[in-house]
Amino acid sequence: MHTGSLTVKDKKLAILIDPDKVDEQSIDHLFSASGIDKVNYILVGGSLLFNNLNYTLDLIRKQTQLPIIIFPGNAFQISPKADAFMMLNLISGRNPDFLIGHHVMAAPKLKQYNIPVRSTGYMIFDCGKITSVQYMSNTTPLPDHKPDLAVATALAGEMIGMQQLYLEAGSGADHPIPEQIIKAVTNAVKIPVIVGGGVRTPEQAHDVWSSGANLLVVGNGVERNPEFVSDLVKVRDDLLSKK
Ligand code: 1GP
Repeated sequence: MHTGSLTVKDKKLAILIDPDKVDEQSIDHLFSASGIDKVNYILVGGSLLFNNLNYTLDLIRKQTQLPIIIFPGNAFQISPKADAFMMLNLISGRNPDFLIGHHVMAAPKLKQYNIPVRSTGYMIFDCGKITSVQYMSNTTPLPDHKPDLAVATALAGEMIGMQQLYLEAGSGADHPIPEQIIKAVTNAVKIPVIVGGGVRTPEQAHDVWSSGANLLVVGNGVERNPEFVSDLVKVRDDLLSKK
């Protein structure tokens, strides 16, 4: 099981774990939170990664059988201990390193480890403040109030052959991706759309899913308060039961 199973009919939930921000104790705490077994995926990755990725993957695997997907900040974040790898193509930017450079470095290792790879058109938005991913990628984000630009970028990603899109507000963003952007993009493309960044309340999660997102990614909100997982699971399941 990996992101290959994500479809345009889904409303799924992923929790993002940044190896630089966790230790054994915080991972224990997270996986004892109510509802954590009902999450769909665990994403692992970060903008810097000083800590050992394999060590964090081992700690997570001890706690759960949920699919673990690497959400890489760069070409060094690869491990055979994960179930899948998101090959991020930063299509909102014009930095060739994040369009093909890191990919060339990563590809032989991914092939060697035989990890399922999902090509992902990664679109960073300016959602109120400069985030780590904006800074580290050295790219200009898309404006969060211009759906036409978001749609044009998303369509280009789909036409180039991306299997899915990720609309990124950035970890710790002031606010999540606006509903009008999610609606415009999900109406325009036929591939699954992932949305993440800045979701801290059940209402925000509700708005992201009901605007059409197929997978919501939450990092900070759960890292600060693992009990938030059960709220997110409830919002997702309420929406699914209404379908
Ligand atoms: C970042 O979209 C993710 O890549 C999650 O962001 O930490 O703000 O939830 P948050």
